[in-house]
Amino acid sequence: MYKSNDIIFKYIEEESKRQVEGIELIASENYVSEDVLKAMGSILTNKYSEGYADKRYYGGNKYIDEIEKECISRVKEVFKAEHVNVQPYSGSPANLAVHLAFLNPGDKTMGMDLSAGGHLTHGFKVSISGKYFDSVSYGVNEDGYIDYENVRKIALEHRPKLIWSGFSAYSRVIDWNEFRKIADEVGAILVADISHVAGLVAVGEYPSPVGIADVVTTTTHKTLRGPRGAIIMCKEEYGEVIDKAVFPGLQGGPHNHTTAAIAVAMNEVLSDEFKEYAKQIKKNAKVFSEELIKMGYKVISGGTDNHLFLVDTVGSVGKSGKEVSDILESVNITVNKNSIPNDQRKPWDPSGIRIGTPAITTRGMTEKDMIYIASIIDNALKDSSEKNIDSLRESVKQFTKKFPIPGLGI
Ligand code: DSN
Repeated sequence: MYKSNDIIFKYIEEESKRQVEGIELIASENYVSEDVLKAMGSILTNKYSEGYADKRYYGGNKYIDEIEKECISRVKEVFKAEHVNVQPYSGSPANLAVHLAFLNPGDKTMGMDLSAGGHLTHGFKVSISGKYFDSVSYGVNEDGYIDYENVRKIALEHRPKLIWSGFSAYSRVIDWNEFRKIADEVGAILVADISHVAGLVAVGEYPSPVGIADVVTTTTHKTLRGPRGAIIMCKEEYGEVIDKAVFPGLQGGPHNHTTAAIAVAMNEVLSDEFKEYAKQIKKNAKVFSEELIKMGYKVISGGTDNHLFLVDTVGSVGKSGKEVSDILESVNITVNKNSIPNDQRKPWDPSGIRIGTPAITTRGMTEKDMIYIASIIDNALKDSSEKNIDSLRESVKQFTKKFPIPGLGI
């Protein structure tokens, strides 16, 4: 039955309001610029262009070719990469394409355990990366840091063909050179997944694995502040195998509107404003974690070197990550529940939460605002009565009015 689309646009309006009136602390989210939105919402979505620039399977790709070439050239400039593929639909297919490029089904892959801060696509058993490939994992030590000697030991024992470095919930700096040495000792291809820290890496606020790892993958929508998409960068010698794995190995036609929006985002990354933005993300995360620690919260590894940190909520306030996330949502603060190292609870109801500052920093929030948000969190968790929650939610709504979101003038 043909229906009006009013309901969909109404929900988009409601979601806009939710974004404006809330404090977004999900470490993997951000707000894109109006130019990125414009490119994403463009007519480029109408076009099929299977293949690569100047080698397409469809006609009419004169302008698409130019857009893809320009996007690749901007990514190369930002990350100093030798070979770049901008076609992966998102991070998970990008990482699957890397598996496809280098492994046969049943071959060994190794990555950081999910509860230690790794990612599903680095060999976790319920993901295709752990079902079709024989995966082994490494964790973190008691202090919450990667123990490179232990990583080496596991690598020497299992001799994986592929080693994943990188994370979705690790608050410290990764020693890419140490991973390089380990990969060389076992003859493995080293992949660095910088999805979370790409925006910091791009401007020198986090060490770059480009030139150290054989392959670097990243999503484009986290600290990089572009559209939902992904990039694979690699040494020239692996360019062909990576390109073939993305298309025709795994995907069909690229999402050209996304490619254009990535190109726009890369230009923004090259601006002075972005350099300041990346610095501020880190300052905000540091102050935020220190403030919670002062209030008695247990922050994994005792702090952060990047844009995120994990809080052991069971150890801090006797509530699971899910309970805390639900309470915070009721005061318009969004976090995600997250496993903590050696978590005894299940991922659906784990022992902690993850907090990140990329989105609130885009809105212009600074150190003093982190102190304010930490106080609201503490207040809500100590007194979750309806009266207090209602009053805190109102305070959050008033607070957010000072911080506009690009493209959301409501
Ligand atoms: N879902 C992303 C995150 O939140 O870290 C990773 O894919």
